[in-house]
Order: sequence, then structure tokens, then C-alpha cells
Amino acid sequence: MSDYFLGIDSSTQSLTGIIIDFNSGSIVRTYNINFDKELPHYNAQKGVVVFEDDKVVHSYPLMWIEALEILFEKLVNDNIRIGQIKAIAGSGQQHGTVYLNQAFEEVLRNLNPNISLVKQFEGTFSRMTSPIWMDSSTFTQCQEIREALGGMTATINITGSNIFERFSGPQIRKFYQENPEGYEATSIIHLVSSFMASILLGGNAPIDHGDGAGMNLMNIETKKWDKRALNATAPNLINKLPPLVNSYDVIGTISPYFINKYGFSGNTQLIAWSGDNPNSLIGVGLIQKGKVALSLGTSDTYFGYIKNLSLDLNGEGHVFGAPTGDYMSLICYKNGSLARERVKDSFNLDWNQFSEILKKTPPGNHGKIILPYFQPEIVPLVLQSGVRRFSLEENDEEGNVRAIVESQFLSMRLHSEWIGEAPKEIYATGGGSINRDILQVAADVFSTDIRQFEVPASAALGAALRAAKSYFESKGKNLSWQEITEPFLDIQKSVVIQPERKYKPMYDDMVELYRACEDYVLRKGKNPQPIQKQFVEKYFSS
Ligand code: XUL
Repeated sequence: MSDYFLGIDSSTQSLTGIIIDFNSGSIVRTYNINFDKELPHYNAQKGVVVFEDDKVVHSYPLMWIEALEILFEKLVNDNIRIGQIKAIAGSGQQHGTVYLNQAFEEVLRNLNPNISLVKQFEGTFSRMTSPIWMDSSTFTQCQEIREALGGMTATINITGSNIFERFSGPQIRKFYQENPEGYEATSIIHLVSSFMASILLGGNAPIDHGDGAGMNLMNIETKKWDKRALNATAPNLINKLPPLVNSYDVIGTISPYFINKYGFSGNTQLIAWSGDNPNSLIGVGLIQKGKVALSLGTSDTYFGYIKNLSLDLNGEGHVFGAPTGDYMSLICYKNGSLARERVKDSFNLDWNQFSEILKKTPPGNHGKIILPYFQPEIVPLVLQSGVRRFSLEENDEEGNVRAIVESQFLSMRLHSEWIGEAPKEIYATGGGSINRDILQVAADVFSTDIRQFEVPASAALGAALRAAKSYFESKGKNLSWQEITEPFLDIQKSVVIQPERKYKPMYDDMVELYRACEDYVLRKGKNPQPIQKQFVEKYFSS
């Protein structure tokens, strides 16, 4: 009998489930439930709801639960041998917080298989919506917490990151300040990951060190809740947080609800859920030093595995726990796929036409630069949205298409310098990584090989692989991460996109041009026009 493992990724726009057959090293099935399409009654747009101004961005935890039920119904309808699933692990969009009242635990423990999950959990929230990673409305709270912790450097040393608007700590503080009764009525605050794990577990699930590090509440060295950070955030917080565990810990077995309703075996193990980026680290096989990944999802992230703690004291990057028990470094952009889509849609293009333009326009784009702050940005910190164009007209179709992709990677190259030496190869993942023309631009800008994998859903795959690793370990069979990941990340089937080396000097100069544009807009720097003129003369004069 085959050993199946299930990985679930509860992300911004959809819920993905991947079932792997470990013995044959194959993927049995991948499911994707798109929130807008399959659950239109929530009226979410691209999985989120934007309030007041574009700074407040929430989502619906009930929608995520409903998607989970749809996933299991699909497994049943497709006659997947659910009883063969030995363990489940999961992944959640990072930082988002779910606020639950005292009924939650009671309902979790007594789920009735004849009633839908949504009906049963409806009354268990002390806040019906969850602020998610796209929310940037907590500037004041960030300042307050940072100050209480002794400033930016002290904060980074304690929590692994500066205080960021989207991180859970400032979000919790804002809720406490704006709605003290709601905060008081909150029995437990979960992350998206631990919330979804709780539903499957039938009890409150712990938070793992990977996702816990994205809260500004966990001590990055000891991996315990940090008293100073808790006190700076909200009163009595320690009693409202689940415990912290290793990402590889078995946290229990699946709740009877799922056994009775869908046919899971009573022995199905649950492994701690983690954030989508830590899961992706495993899903692309980044288990050695010196390799980095580029994830083109709703957010664009750039991350790498690190053995020993190394922090970004400039305050733009983060260090999270890696599922291996070590660490990972990361930078995150909010204007990722949504910004590419905005440009595509503004010229009524489809993705093929978008690609055609990337193919035919010249690298360097005559020095045209866009600062793509369609929404407030995380890196660099931009709290007020507003797109800025340099030597680029808003109606220049070809110019804008190349500029958005080139500028995104120039920014990434510029702001990832702290992560270490220039990488020799970058692993690409996420929905956007299926587009080879976008990856070609990345290869050229970074002057590095980009490896494109067969499975772009690396967070869900990473979760399934984590489930396998912990399950076998619990049975006394210790397989290395390499043994676990290799059969599923068939290097033979991956494609390498090589840079055109001749463009290297030009992109080295263009990064400086991009830096000058950014300095001009964000740091009152000099007008970048002279640098732009020089650039165009040097590379586009003939
Ligand atoms: C990472 C981040 C995003 C979310 C959503 O810090 O905010 O990548 O995890 O995917």
C-alpha cells in the first residue's frame, strides 16, 4: 500500500492541496480552489477585502475553512484513497491573525459531521475578518512597539526583523487599541497557519518557529515568546497565544470529524503548519547554503536558507525559522503579481501578448524606469501608494510592460544585497514562474541562471514533503531532507534559463539608475536625470 502525504497551502487568493505518493516519488493530484471563483458569496476580490483606504486589507477566515471543505469533497468525488494519507502538513499566508472567542475550543472539540464547518464556526470569532500581510495600516503601532523595544537595531536583534506594518504584533496592538472589548473577548489569537491546523486537529494548534518569526513577538535566538515584545504589544497577550513548536513536530492526529465525514484514517498525523515562504523553501529544495529562490506569487519574495542567524540591520529584510530547524532570510514585495497584472490589464493585454512584448523590447528599455507603488510597498517602505515613471509615458504600452518586470527585479537585486554573495543560481517558484519571458528578464538582471521547476506550487509541495519527513521520523526512519525532496524536484525535468552575459555591465549600471530614482522619490535625493541621460547615451545611442 502506498504512503500518501497531503500538503495544503492556504494562500491569499486560493487554497491548494497536493497529494504525493512517497513510494513512487510522484504527485497523485493537485487541487486549487480559487476564492473569488468558487466562493463568490464572500465578495472578496483576489481573496481580500480592502477597507477605507488601500492600507487596511483583510480576509475572511470562514472563507478559508469553506475552501478546506471543498478540497476534501473534491478528494472524495475523485475517489482519492483518503485512508492512505499518512500525514498532513500545511502552509499559510504569513503574518495574518485570526481572533477567536471562548466558544472556539468547545466547537473544535465537538464537531458534528452532519453540519458544515462554516455553520459550526460562525459564532466563534471575536473579529469576523482577519488583517493579512497586505495590510499596512499600523504605522503608529510599529513606532510605539519599536520605541518600547529600544529602537530598530534592538528590535531586529530581538525578533529577527524590524517592526513591520503587516506583522502580527502591530496588528494585534491596533486591534487592542481600537477595540479593547473585542480584544478582551478574544481567547486565542492564531496565525492563518495555526488556525487552519486547529480545524484539522480539533483543538488549538501550536505556532511553528517559521511563521512565529513573522510576528515581531518571538525571540529569534531562543525561539520562545519574548516577554519584552509581548509587553510592548498588548496586555495579557501571553495568555492569548498558542505555544511555539518546531516546524517538524507531530502535533497530533486528525479530528474525528474528518475521519467520519471523509474517510481519513484515525492515525493520520498532523504536522505543525508553517508560513508559505518557509514551506516553499522545502518545496524548491533549498536545504543548502548559498542558494536562493525567487517566488512570484501574489507577493514577490526572494529568500534563502541560512545555517546560522544573520540579520539585516538595515531593517528591510527578515529572518524566519526554516522548517529544517535552521533559519531563512527573506525580502517581500507587495507590488508583485498584482502590479504586473495592473500593467497588463491597463493595456488590455493577455499574458501571451505581455510575453511577446518582453521578447521584442530591448533589455535596458532605453533607461525607462517605473517605481511600481500601485499599493503601499514593503521594500522599500512606502506607506502612500503612487506610481512614479522616469522617461516613461503612462500610455507607452511596450515601455511599461518591460519597465514593470525589469524594475521589479532591479529593486530585488538592490534590496537583497544583504542576503549574501551574488547567487550562482536562483530557483524560481510561484504562479508567475510559469512565464519564461519574465524569468528571462530576471536571469538578465541578476546575471544568473534561473531554474524553473515543474511544480510551481512549492508551498503546498513543501508542506507535503514536510509531512513525509516527520511521519517517517516518528516511525524511527530518518530520511535526510535531500532523500525526501529529490524524487519530487526532478532536476532533470527542470529548465534552466540562462542570462545573456553581454547585458551584465548594462544591468550593473541600471541598478544604480534605479537606486537614483528611488533615492529621488523616497529620500529627497538628486534628480536622476543626468544618470539616466548617461545611461541612454552609453547603451542606446547608435
Ligand atoms: C512574507 C509575506 C508574504 C505572505 C503572503 O513576509 O508577507 O509573502 O506570506 O504570501
